[in-house]
Formats: sequence, structure tokens, C-alpha cells
Amino acid sequence: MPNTPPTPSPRIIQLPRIYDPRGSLSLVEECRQVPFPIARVYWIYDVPAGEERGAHSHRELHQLLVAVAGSFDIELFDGFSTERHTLNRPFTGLHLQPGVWSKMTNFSSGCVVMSIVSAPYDEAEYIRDYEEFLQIAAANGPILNPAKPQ
Ligand code: T46
Repeated sequence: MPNTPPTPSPRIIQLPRIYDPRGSLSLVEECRQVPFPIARVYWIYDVPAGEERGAHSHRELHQLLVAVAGSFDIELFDGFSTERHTLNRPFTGLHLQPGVWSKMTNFSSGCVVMSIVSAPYDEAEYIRDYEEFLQIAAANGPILNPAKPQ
């Protein structure tokens, strides 16, 4: 069996890293590393051990998630396929698209998740009901692997 490396996910975005003897610096710029206009930034921290976050989807919102400290796991589901990622580098972002159900688990102690997003906060934009999500997902069609036969 050939030892082929996994295909890199198009959702994983490597950010610039600038290092020198004083330490490292990473950055994001609108419409460059972040493939959408930036309207808001929020961050998640002090997550108790074993706690889960997310478990919802968005109608229109694009996000770039970065574990700026520590690590967490995220599971993505578009109604057709599932993808799992571990974010554990302050120079690696995950592009979370609208129409994808995401669940975040396994937060390490001291984890800080920064999320750069495309619109101001609007609760009406969330899909928190799983049955509603499944209906919308069926109508949307595959998002994570659009070329995969249904
Ligand atoms: C997402 C995942 C990855 C606000 O008032 N303004 C904000 O900008 C945000 C993000 C949240 N809130 C309020 C809404 C809730 O009353 O903060 C409370 C906690 O939000 P939520 O339960 O949605 O948190 P998470 O961690 O489950 O989800 C968050 C984002 O809300 C969501 O967009 O995709 O992180």
C-alpha cells in the first residue's frame, strides 16, 4: 500500500509566519489569507475540560477559525459528508463556510480560538435546529465535496 500523504483540505489556510530571535508573528489580511470581507472578530477561551461548543450552522456567514493558543477538534458536516480537523497551530486557519454544521470538542487547557467572520452578529442567521439544518442541507447539495457523486 503506497504511503501517500492525505490530500490537503481546501479549507485549511496556511497563514504567514514571520520569525526572528524575539519570537514569531502571524497575520491575516482581508481578501488575501481571509477569502471574504472581514466584519467582526470574536474569540473563545476558558473552555472547561470536556465542554463542547458550536453544534450549529450559518445561513450566509463565512469564518476563519485559528487556534491562536492550544488546540481543539472540529467536525464539519454538510448533510452529505463529514470532515474532522484538529487545529493546533497559530498559523493555520480553517475556512468554515455557510451551510456546514460544525461541532468543536476536545479543547486543550489554555486554548484560545480566534474567529474572523464576514458579518456582524445576528442570531437570526444561525441554524441551531438540527432538523431544519438537514432540510436546508438537502436543498443546498454537497458543500464540502461538491464533486462527489450523491
Ligand atoms: C460559530 C462557532 C465556531 C454574541 O453576542 N456575539 C457574537 O459575536 C458571538 C459569536 C456570540 N454572541 C453570543 C450568542 C450567545 O448568547 O454569545 C453567546 C455564545 O455564543 P454561541 O453559543 O453561538 O457560541 P459557540 O462557541 O457555540 O459558537 C461560536 C459562534 O457563535 C458561532 O458563530 O460558528 O463559535
